[in-house]
This record gives sequence, C-alpha cells and structure tokens, in this order.
Amino acid sequence: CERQDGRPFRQRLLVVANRLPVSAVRRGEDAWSLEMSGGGLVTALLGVKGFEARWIGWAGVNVPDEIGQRALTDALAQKKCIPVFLDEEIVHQYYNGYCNNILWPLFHYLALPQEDRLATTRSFQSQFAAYRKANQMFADVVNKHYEDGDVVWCHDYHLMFLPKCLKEYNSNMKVGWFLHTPFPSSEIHRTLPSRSELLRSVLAADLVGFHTYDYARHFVSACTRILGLEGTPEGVEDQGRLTRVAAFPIGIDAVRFIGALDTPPVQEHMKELKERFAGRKVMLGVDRLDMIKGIPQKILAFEKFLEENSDWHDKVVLLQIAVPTRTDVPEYQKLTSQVHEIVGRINGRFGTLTAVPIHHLDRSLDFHKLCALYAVTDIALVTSLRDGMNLVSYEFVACQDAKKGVLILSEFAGAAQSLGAGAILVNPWNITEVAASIAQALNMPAEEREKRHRHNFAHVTTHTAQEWAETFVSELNDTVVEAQLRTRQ
Ligand code: ADQ
Repeated sequence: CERQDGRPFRQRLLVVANRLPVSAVRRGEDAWSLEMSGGGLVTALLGVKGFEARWIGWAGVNVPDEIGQRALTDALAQKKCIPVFLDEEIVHQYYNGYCNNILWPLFHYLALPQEDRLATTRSFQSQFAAYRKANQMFADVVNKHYEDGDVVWCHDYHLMFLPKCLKEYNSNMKVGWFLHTPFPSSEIHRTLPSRSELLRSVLAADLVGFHTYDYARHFVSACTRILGLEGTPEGVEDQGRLTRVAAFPIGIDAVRFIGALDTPPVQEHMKELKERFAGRKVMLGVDRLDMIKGIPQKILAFEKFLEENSDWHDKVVLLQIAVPTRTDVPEYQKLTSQVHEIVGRINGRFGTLTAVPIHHLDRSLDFHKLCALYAVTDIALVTSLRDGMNLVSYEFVACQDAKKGVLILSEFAGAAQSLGAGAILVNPWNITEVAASIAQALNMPAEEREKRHRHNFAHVTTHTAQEWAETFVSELNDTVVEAQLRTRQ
C-alpha cells in the first residue's frame, strides 16, 4: 500500500506503557543521558521487530522546567520515545500509591499488613483521583501524536483508565489493552472500591488481552458479576457492543538468547563460571526483588533441602540474582533485609571455610553475563507466589539446549500453563515439596531431562515475543473490522 504522498504505508503502533524502555538521567539544564530500563514488559517489547512503533510513557524522572522538558523530549525522539511528564505528587499518589500499593498486591493475591490496609483505605480516594488524572495525562499525549490508522496498544495495570479516555477523544481510535500481571478471581477484584470504574474503562478498548485463559476468564466473570454484563465466548457484551477478550501468551526473543551463547563474551563468562563452581551443581534464581517472586520461600526450601540431604553439602550452590526495584518503598526495604538475614543464617549454618551454599547478589546483570549464567545452570528455580507469565523461565530454557537443565516452576506463574509439561511444577508455599523437587531435579536421569527440555525448548522458540505482538495487533485490526461490519448490518 501507499499513502497519498507516495510514501509506503506501514501501520504505526503507539505502545503506551507507564515507563519508557529508557530512564532519563539529568546531566545539565538541557542535557540528558538515557539508560535502558529493565523488567519483563520492556524485555518482551524490545524483542518485537517490524512495526513502525512509537513508545509513549514516563521517563522515570520529575522535570518541572520547560527547558528540561524540551531537551528531554528531543533526546527521547531519537529513540522513537515520547515522554509523559508527571510531577512528584502525581507519581507519589498514582504510581507509588494506587498502582504499587493497591493494584499490584491485589492482582497478585497478596494481603496488605493490617496497618497498611487501614492507611490505604483512608488514602484510597485521593490515590484513585491521581490515577485517573495520570491516565488522562497519558491520553492527552497519545491524542496529540495519534494519526488516523494508528493502532494504540495500552499496557498494564497502570493504565486501566486509558482506553476510556482515548475513546472519549476519538471513538474510531483502534485501542487494545494488555495486562502483564494476573487478573485475579472476581471475588478479589470485587473488594476494590473502584472496581466498576476500572472494568468499564478497560471495556472501552476494542481488544483486551491477558497472558492466560484463566486470567481472561476471571476478567469476564468480574464484568458479568460486578457490572451485570453478558459474557460470550468472544468477550463481554454491553448493549450490543462487544469488547473482545482473549489470551495472548507472551514470549521472548529466543533467537537473541540462543545467538548470544556462541559469542566470545558469553563464552568467556561461561568459562569463568565453570571454573568457579567446578565439582558443584549450580542452581539459579533470577528475579526482581519483589514480594511476588517468592525469594524468601525459595531460599527456605533450599535450606530444607540441605537439612535433609547432607550428602549434597558442598556439592551444590544456589546463585540468587535479585534486581532491586521500588527501593523507596518500606515494604521492599523490609523484603531486602529479610532475604539478607535468611541468606546469612543459612550460609553460617551450612558454609565451610572455603565455600558457602548461597551466593546472593542484589543487582542487575548485563545481558552477556545473564546468558552465561543461564547456560551453565543445572537447575533453575522459579518460585513466584503469583506471576503474570515469568520470562526468566523462558530465557533459561532458551539457553539450555546444550546442557538440558531442569526447570522447577511455580504453579502460580502463568508460564506453568505453557512450560508445565517440561518443568517440575511446585507450590512455592510448600517448602517441603520444593525441597523434594530439588532432590528430584538433581537426581533426574539424562533421558528424562532431555525429554522435558525438548518440550519446553520447542515452546519457547515458537511462541516468541514477535508472534505475541503480531497476533495481538492483527486480532485488534480484525476485531475493529468485524465491529464495523456488525454496525453496518
Ligand atoms: P517482571 O515481573 O519484571 O515482568 P519477568 O517476566 O520474569 O518478570 O521478567 C523479568 C525480566 O527482567 C527478564 O527479562 C529478566 O531477564 C530480567 N531480569 C530479572 N532479574 C534480572 C537481573 N538480576 N539482572 C538482569 N536482568 C534481570 C512482568 C510480569 C511478568 C510478565 C512480564 C511480561 O510481572 O509476570 O512475564 O511482565 O509480561
């Protein structure tokens, strides 16, 4: 196709997420440097190619002055990013408050401690007002940059109000919304004071997507039970208008991981790691340091394993790499101290003068080091208490085609539905069960490891981030065309 001006037509994709894939650091009045930011959403979306994409979001920094805003906008434009400027108060109430203190724990079935619950109840209205205001600010920026024919893809629980704001601007905008976390049972969602407003706003989108069929089902149940709407096999219907609801399981850019394994820097890191841990089996955990990842539970299960298997002392090591996130939030600071305390206790208990059983790092690793670690690992331990999908399990599998290590995977991660047949599935709350699964993995015959790995490797290399994005966008285009045909009939 061609545009009227003769330029080739390629549908533009406006990706709208709370955070841009880069974080801005101020270097002067009008000078900025940009650093890549991490997390599953960014990893997945950066693995998507072939779209004429623009990314709209917050750069993670308060920029009160116009000179700074203009300079940052110019710097970001080179990365095809468009900033939304949020002031400190909005960030505090919308991001730290409503998103991270209310929606994040609720969507992961985590109860708040009693005193936090009361404080949250008191501050709920102001935080919800800030959430709406922030979403409106995102909508203003999208609307300013929107061109006819663009597809607008909104991401995650931070932007549940966005579809409604966008459709109020332009009811013809093609709007999709995808949730990266679980959507909880409707009984959990019901407890939110703003339950109906959020559902109605998401339903303004043309297409609503989740990682798994279960999350989609929970969402449809919430709409039928809380709003009294009709659930159909295609989605949710409200007065003749259908919002399509479906599962779009995310994936990774598997080729990027597999291709990196033969490169000199990865080979060099692998050699160092093999020498460092020679004679010991390597177990690995890679997580953001977050309540949902079940890091204390994982470490306690490893302790239980050591208690029950003295013949494995000195023959196995757990490397736990945890990137700190939300470091200004007291609950996360508490988690960090708790993990340090447990690791120290276990190392004191089972360590020797020459070796400790747990190596815990509070930091992010660069891509090559991460690939090398995945490749030399014998057993990956993913013990999320809840997780939308969990891409670490995918990345591990992608890097294991030579070694065929074992994946121990929480049944509460979305990935359990795709990698369940190849992994050992566990309930992370049951440390006895996880300890037994470590023993099972360590003793697993090579033939069984090979068979399990084959299953998972085939999945990870075919269900990629690229396929996920292409399927979502083409389904969104089809959904809009079908809706237009229905209204014409
Ligand atoms: P996250 O909660 O961030 O993502 P996950 O899917 O595991 O979780 O992705 C984490 C990403 O960060 C991975 O690409 C991993 O390599 C990277 N990472 C983690 N720890 C690291 C470390 N120490 N050093 C370097 N890199 C590290 C959210 C949801 C998930 C969902 C994704 C995508 O919570 O459930 O799978 O979005 O939708």
